[in-house]
Amino acid sequence: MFCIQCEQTIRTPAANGCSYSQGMCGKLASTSDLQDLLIYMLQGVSLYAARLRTFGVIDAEVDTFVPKAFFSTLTNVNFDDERIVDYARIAAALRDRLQAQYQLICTENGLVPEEFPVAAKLLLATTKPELLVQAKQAAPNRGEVNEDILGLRLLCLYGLKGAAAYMEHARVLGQTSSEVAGKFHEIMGFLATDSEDADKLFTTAMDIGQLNYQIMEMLDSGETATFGHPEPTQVNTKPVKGKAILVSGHDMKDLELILQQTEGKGINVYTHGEMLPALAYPQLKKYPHLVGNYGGAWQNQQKEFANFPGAVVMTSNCIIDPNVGKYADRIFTRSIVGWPGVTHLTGDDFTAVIEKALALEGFKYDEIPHLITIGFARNTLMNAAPAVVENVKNGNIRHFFLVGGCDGDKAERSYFTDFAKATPKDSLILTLGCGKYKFNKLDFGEINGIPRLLDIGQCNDAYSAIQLALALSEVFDCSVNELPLSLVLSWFEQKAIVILLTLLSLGVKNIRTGPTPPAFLTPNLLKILEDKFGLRNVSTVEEDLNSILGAA
Ligand code: FSO
Ligand code: SF4
Repeated sequence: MFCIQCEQTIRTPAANGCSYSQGMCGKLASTSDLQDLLIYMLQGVSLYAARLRTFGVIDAEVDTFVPKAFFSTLTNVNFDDERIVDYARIAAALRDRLQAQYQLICTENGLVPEEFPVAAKLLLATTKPELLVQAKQAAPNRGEVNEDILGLRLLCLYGLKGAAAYMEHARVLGQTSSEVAGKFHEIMGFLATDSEDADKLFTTAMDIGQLNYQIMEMLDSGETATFGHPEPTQVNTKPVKGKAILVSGHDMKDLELILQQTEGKGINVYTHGEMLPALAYPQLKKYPHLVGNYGGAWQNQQKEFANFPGAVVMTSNCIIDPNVGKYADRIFTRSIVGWPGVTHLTGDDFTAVIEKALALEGFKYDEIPHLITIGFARNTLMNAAPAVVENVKNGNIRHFFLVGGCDGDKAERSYFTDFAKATPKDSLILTLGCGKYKFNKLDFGEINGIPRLLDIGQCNDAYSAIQLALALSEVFDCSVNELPLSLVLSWFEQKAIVILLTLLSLGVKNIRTGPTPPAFLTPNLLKILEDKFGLRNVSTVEEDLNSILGAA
């Protein structure tokens, strides 16, 4: 096993990365190795898909399957070996289909078929022990490789994983693009070549960032076209008496299906984790039985789900071991999510979830409501822009901070709470992702009617933040880097990596990230990113605020 893709990876003097029998996330060595093999097979599919595109051949099933199956290998998504093997077998069948088409085209056109990397030819073994032996050649640190090159390869691989996840989120909402799929296959295939060309790998990382910008735009279109533009909304974060279903993850389409199917059944529906922003979308908040948000960020789920007296649906990342809190019999997984022994639902029918919720006790009484305000995505921010600009011009708003990203277990993550608390009263705090749970129940006050804490939405709503920054830079006739805007990002998994690549590829400088730098980036690579983009790790709150505001 070798996995180093997330922030909580094992870092000891003896080992960089999770490389023993189990990762910090609970992923077993077998699952990790099978995921490596799956990725290798997907790269083989992409090699053919990219080549066939040059002959005008596009396979929509392949364009859907590859990013979706790749998504299953993100941190905290799928821990079920059988499902991973199933994906690998589908990949093999699709690869064979494309290979046959490619060979036919070559024969018809008198061309000599190209020699592809091993990933395009591997014949999957039959049994699990054999597959695990095969997986060795697919390990992300395969071969004798210089550690800087390996770091760049992993930056690309993990960044592309994040982009794949957003492609799948966009696709669910009807947003696909053949151009994006083509570029995705090209990069995925390139990563199978085990390139040692540092410049090419670096350029590829930037290309992934650019590609993801397009994907986030598609996702934004899908979400707003389906559910309307988020609007400022007060959300109750305390339980309401009655039967209950909790919906976690990012997939708002699933939430909508659940809301439709629970109408009139006496069940209250709550959002959890990254689903919180759903409560601000007109087409979702219109359901009176969508009563609020329950709990906080993903890492607290073993306690929170254990205490939730209803059914839980995990629509995407982040899932962790449901056996610890003994709720494995009332949690359901969807799409790419998986945990062995947990009921996995396919299709659009949530009867099993509804029956489970009705059989459970539900909340016995109402708790005193605690309201928070959310819903400051692109449209609302743009509408507020003139007032914001006015306040900047009058000196009432001195600075903007984007304090967002993922949450996690580490004690050092209290930095982000302390940072938000320490921002001066004449500054606005924009936030997104699940990292906001560190401080979204605090009262930050307002500046002339503008709330100081503006919750933009999910991590992918970084797109909205970028749009606001671009709009402000136009009004103030300066570059985004010259705005009184500082980005302080908490990262955890590969969606955050790709968002960082997007920001860097757009030329955004001086971003601070934390709590620790990615373990796959070597000191040399971190130095290059610092020199080129001013990217640095967070220091102390005091030091960072002094340096930001001193420079402002
Ligand atoms: Fe969090 Fe998990 Fe958005 Fe991530 S729930 S950590 S970046 O998967 O999705 O912020
Ligand atoms: Fe380790 Fe993170 Fe990989 Fe899990 S996802 S095995 S914690 S690096």
